[in-house]
Amino acid sequence: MTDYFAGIEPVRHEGPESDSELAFRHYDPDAVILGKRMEDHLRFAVAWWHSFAWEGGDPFGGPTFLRPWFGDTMAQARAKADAAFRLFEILGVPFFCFHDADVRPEGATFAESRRNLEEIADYIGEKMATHRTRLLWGTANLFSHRRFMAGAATNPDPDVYAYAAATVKLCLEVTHRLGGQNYVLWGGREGYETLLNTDLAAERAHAGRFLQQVVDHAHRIGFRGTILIEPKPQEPTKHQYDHDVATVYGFLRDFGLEREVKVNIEHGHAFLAGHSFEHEIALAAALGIFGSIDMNRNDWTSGWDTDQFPNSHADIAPAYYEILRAGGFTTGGTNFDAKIRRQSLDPVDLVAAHVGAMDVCARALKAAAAMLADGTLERLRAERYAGWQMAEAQAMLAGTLAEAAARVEAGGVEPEPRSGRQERLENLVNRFL
Ligand code: XUL
Ligand code: CO
Repeated sequence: MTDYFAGIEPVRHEGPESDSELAFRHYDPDAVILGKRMEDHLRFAVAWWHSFAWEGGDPFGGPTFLRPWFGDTMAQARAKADAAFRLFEILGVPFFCFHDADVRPEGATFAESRRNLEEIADYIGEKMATHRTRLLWGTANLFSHRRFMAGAATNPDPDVYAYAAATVKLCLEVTHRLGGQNYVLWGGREGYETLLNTDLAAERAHAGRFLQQVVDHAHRIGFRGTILIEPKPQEPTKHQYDHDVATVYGFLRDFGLEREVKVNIEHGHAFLAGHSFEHEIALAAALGIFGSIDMNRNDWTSGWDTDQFPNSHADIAPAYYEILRAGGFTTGGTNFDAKIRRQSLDPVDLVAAHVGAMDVCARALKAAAAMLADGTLERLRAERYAGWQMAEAQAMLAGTLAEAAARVEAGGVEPEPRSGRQERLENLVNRFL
């Protein structure tokens, strides 16, 4: 097959003044920020499903993209992998992510699907040997095929639970073989459409047991990466069990997995759950379960998960601020779970989407790092809570409600409200953007 990205040179950092269409203005992988290379802070990953498998359909029309690798032969799967690694080279990204269904044709039987996946995994492994791009995470698509329409681990039919087990076992093993640094479970169909036909308690229990079995298998095969749950409140099912970070934490605690499993937080999913992206990251960090992020944005006027590439550094700087405060990524990274629009037909559109998004993230990271280095926000926050440094305040936490009340009952404690200075803090943040 001819080179799909023929004529497109590797993208370079040219600085903010560059006028070339395909240049990084802010993303400079080797630039050191807060003691770490920018590439190592951001840990960008290309998502195989949106960039190579998505065909451009919408509810009103079929495919608009006519990629030469579309089809269900193994030769086409290899051509798709060739194109993927060409894009990785052009972008200089350190990572990629995939589902089984993105990289191999579905077989007529499980055995055939497994053979296809193992064969393409070998091919991807060979490509990795001559490229620098590594696997950030692998995952199983337990939501597209009709067998999963009523759920995977939460399906009323135990045979589907078994099929999901076989699929995740295989994908985890393939991820391990390819040196994946994480394994993600997103429960797109782990939810329900109507309570009228749903045994909610049984489904939740099965989902918990399934996750315990996945973690146990990861240990058995020596997988040292991080297992991640990706929260989302709805879409495709009406009500999904992994609603948001707080819900997932409660679920993990319930099944004794809060030290085994972390979260992969997606920008658009946070908004669907009625939260900001930075809220979800800050909460996960506070609970000790922050893992990785899926970077995209929704169309704010549609209220749906449109998975667009990010294009505003101001929107995401607070998220990187929380990531830096949490100490940065360890095994996680920034995965572009984002797709180009269905009219963006040209190979260069796919490149430009990633270049723009990488630059927006880099600019957000720079702003976040500058805010942290400046220290004013952290100092003002610490001052706001300074009263808790006093011995009597700490004693109050250790004692009873009556002991806490006693200081007030004895007289002399009359709280003085103080400004939260939100607008002044927002003005301060704007100086760094
Ligand atoms: C769907 C979504 C998935 C997961 C991986 O909304 O985000 O692509 O990231 O299954
Ligand atoms: Co995602």
